[in-house]
Amino acid sequence: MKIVVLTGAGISAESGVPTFRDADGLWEGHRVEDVATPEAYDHQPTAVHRFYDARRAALHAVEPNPAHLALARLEASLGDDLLVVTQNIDDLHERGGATRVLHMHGELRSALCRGCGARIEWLGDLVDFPPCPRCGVSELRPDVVWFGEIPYEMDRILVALERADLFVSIGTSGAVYPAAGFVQYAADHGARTLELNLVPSDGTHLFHEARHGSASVLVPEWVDSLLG
Ligand code: BJW
Repeated sequence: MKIVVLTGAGISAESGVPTFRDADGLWEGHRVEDVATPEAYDHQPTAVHRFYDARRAALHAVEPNPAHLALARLEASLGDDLLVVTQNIDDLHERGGATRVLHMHGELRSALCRGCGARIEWLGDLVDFPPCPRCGVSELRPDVVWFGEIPYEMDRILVALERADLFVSIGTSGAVYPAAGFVQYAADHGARTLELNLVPSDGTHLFHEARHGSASVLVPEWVDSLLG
């Protein structure tokens, strides 16, 4: 059985990574749609760098939770038949042991050069505008996908959704496209669809089945039921 799992901020919430749209969300006081844009970066690059530098540094203080570990267990059993597509820019899937993970909204531990387009592993800060190690020009920005930009890996994701027997969405509000459209796309191509989320998402009615509760409980339960 081929499975595509889409994850969002809710899967990392119990590791201590804030979500976006919950009451104590990341952009509290600002609509994420207003600030997660290339225009916001152009106007206030230092503030944006400080924000992402702090989130990158905070990765050291968080650990994968039982939901990340359960998906890695599922991958160990299914191999290539499981693909995790994450909207998250943290590295908790990988640190939990998963290897087949596509980061459609980029990664905190990567910098993107606006000069030469290189994507470079980056563990330190960007606020001092360091030069790009490839081209030498000081144009490194966070390697994340803001509103109006095209998410990464769309071709591979769409092919996987077309082939999927099961599509599972975990910990995402369904407020942001194209990820919010994956459930309909997968269903149109014959997949069964399942939502695992704390509360009903914006698109919960689109799923064949929805289970509501915390990811650290629901995901291991679901994986256990699959693996017998
Ligand atoms: C738990 C839990 C627990 C909590 N257990 N659950 C009008 C209509 C339709 C589309 C558009 C439109 N106008 C513009 C658009 C397109 C736009 C868009 O979608 N806008 C919306 C506002 C409508 N999208 C784009 O611009 C995208 N690009 C694009 O469309 O390009 C065109 C194109 C596409 C494809 C092919 C070719 C061309 C880009 C979107 C980029 C989003 N970027 C961000 C920031 C990334 C960097 C960063 O992290 O700072 O990505 S915004 C932010 O939202 C981040 C997230 O990945 C994303 C989704 O958020 P997520 O993960 O769902 O988090 P929350 O907080 O919303 O939800 C958490 C959920 O977890 C909640 O439901 C909780 O209940 C739950 N939860 N604790 C289980 N313990």
